[in-house]
Amino acid sequence: MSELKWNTAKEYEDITYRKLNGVARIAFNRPEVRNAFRPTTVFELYEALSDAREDRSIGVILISGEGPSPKDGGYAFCSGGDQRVRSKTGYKGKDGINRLNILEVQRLIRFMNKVVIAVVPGWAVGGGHSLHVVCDLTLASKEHAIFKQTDADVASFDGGMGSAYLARQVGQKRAREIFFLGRNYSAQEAFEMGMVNAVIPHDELEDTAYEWAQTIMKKSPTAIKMIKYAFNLIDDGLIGQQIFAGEATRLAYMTDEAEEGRNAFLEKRDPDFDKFPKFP
Ligand code: S0N
Repeated sequence: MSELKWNTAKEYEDITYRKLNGVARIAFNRPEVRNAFRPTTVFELYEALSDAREDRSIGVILISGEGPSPKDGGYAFCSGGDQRVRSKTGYKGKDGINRLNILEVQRLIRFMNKVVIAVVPGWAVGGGHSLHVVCDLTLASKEHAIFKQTDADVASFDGGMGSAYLARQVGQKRAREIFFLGRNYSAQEAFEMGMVNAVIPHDELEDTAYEWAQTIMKKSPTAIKMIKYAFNLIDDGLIGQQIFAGEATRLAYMTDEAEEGRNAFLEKRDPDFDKFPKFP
């Protein structure tokens, strides 16, 4: 079992949120329902992810699921939307409003300037399966992880990243099989399909995830961010281009050339760009 001494970043009702040496760990904490998410869970997840995104000491975010279940000892990453609060127009929150807000979390992970790793200790099902798909990397428990798409069983489907991006990972035929048949896949099968990066003995999963994060933390943060956005660009269309281009603008701001443009405006003179080389 892991002996990592995580520091609590904030107490929440439905998730745990911890940090250690540049790594943030966010975990679903509803093991009695296989870590299904309700609107409160998603609000908390969004807030913690946003905090990790803003925290300049954090380079990698782990998303996992607490467990085992006190009821039966089962492990889960996440079993998707909480079907007990699903209504005709979304998942009902404490405020009585129906939402589909997990999609906002998916976008946050996708557009996040940092690497997000899904650490899957057990079931990854429905919207929980989609969530691991959206993460940059997935590490899975050899003994307990099971990947399954029930969207077509419960008529609550992710026709966005959870399916289309999955097809990018495992190929069209496999992705269709996963959704159309709704079978259980072990960590090893998911690895062989290309949607899991490594199959890890359960007791070593947390430590391995932390080690992977530490390896990434030693790399150039700019290079990691630009590569992530470059991987996303072609699938994300104009938004992908906007995000990648925004970072290109930031890099350009760091040049003397950009400073000359700004200074010339502020000094009410024409800019002198002649001194800057026009590289071939
Ligand atoms: C996870 C499964 C396979 C585990 O089976 P197992 O081990 O046999 O355990 P169970 O006895 O079935 O479960 C233990 C207890 O946990 C409860 N529970 C499990 N999952 C859920 C759930 N999702 N919601 C509510 N409760 C859940 C069980 O009821 C049981 O409780 P008790 O002991 O009190 O009976 C198996 O449990 C399973 O198949 N679960 C359902 C998985 C599922 O269908 N999830 C929903 C799938 N769809 C989505 O998630 C789509 C949502 C989404 O991402 C989305 C997409 C597009 C647009 C918007 C959204 C959005 O949500 O915002």
